[in-house]
Amino acid sequence: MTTTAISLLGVPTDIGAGARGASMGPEALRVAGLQAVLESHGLAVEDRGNLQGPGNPWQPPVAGYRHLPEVLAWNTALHDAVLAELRRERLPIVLGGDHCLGLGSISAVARHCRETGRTLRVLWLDAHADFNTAELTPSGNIHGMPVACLCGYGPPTLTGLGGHTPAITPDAVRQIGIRSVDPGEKRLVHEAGLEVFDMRYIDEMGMRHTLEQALKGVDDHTHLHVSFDVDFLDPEIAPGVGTTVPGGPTYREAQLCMEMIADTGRLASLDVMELNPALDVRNRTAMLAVDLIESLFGKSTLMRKK
Ligand code: B3U
Ligand code: MN
Ligand code: MN
Repeated sequence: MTTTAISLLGVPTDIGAGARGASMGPEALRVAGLQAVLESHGLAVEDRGNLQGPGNPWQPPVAGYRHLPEVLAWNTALHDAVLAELRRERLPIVLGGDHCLGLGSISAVARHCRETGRTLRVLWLDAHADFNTAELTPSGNIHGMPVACLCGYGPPTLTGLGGHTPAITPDAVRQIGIRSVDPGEKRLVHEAGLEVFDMRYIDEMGMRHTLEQALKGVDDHTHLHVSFDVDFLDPEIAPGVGTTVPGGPTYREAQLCMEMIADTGRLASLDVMELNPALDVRNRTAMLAVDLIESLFGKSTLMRKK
């Protein structure tokens, strides 16, 4: 691990989502014991509390975007907070909040990589490609657009958030678990050359081979960022998200995925997004997310020879 001091950053908003409730995600992860679980593995954790930003006015899209000014405000605050943690050599865990926040988080990570000469690898764990634009989106919801914005497809205010447009190039990204992509979005994914390990790939090749491929080339200079959309998981085990898509990874597959990421020792920042306590059952999805984050930080390696 490049950094072992962890900072939790709560971002209580559902500004980019199509359902209300992800704004309660940070608190649900705290209630599920995230900090204590990480501390039980000897990690030093500081909870920085919640960032602040505008409320959700619940308005229809304007020119293809819902709540663009508010999305910009939240992501600017998050960008600044993540960058500050990275500059102090701490590992930020962003507690979302909906996945539009991947924009602020990853644009800060990309900026930090540029400053420190590291190579960025983003693992985007999600049921969705989140590669829509104003022209392509069926909903106007910006949580369906962050990867496109990071790659330079989007409004200049968002694509330039981290001081450099594009923040990243598609070759930095590996998408895993994808099973819901809109028709126009699919064309843009191909055009951009995004590397996608969809559920068909995982079914045929298995999660082990998938992660081996997705982690290929990761070395001592890599900053590994995981953007974990909780709807990556099969809704049978993770009902507490706004946009469930059937046919996701099982508990065992998800555990293996997290364990193989942990084994690289390169995890340097993490997003936990789209957890929606309003749709959850007795905080079950939050507890599952904490369980998987525990594996991401090396739960299983404790039982192995170092
Ligand atoms: N692709 C759809 C649905 C969606 C994307 N991300 C989530 N849902 N969570 C859209 O609205 O862009
Ligand atoms: Mn997402
Ligand atoms: Mn999703």
